[in-house]
Amino acid sequence: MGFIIYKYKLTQREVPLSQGEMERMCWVMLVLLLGALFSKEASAAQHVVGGSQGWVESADLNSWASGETFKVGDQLVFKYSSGLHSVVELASESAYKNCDLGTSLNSLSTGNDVVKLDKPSTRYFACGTIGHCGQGMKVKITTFSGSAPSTPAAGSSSSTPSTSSKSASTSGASAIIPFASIVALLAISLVYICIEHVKI
Ligand SMILES: [Cu+2]
Repeated sequence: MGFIIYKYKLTQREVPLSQGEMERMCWVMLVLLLGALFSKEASAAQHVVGGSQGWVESADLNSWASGETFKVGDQLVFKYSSGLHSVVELASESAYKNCDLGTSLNSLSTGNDVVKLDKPSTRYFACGTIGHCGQGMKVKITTFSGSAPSTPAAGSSSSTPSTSSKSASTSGASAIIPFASIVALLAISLVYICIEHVKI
């Protein structure tokens, strides 16, 4: 990176750009970089659990979840009247099936709880209010890698979820880390270059 900046300075001395051109270039590059960042951010979705009904007993949470695609980096938002309901994350499929709230990994109760889906996995959530889980107030969330192709074969992916989640988990981390580091390097060098030319 230092070499690029050094070379850039040499070029600049040979064919000096005007102050205005330099500043304009810096701005355009920064705006492009920010645009790239925001478009990456925008692809991380927020899923309001239960849709417009929110986190309530009457919502059909199973069909809501099957209509959503959860990707790494997305967030779940549980919206409900605090005091009436709560959110308990359960440790296992069997705890989920049996509404065994004793195995909870985590418990939330603000009424506007955000849960980040940080890795490809299956997670289980239920309401902590006595009786609500048994009435169906629970949801199972399967998160896929964000870099997985956006289900070109929607039919086959639902019939073979195990194979698609396996391939997704292997490509997940490798796709996210390089993007972040490239953006970070670009941002640092751009800011450096811009500051240099504002000084001159
Ligand atoms: Cu409840």
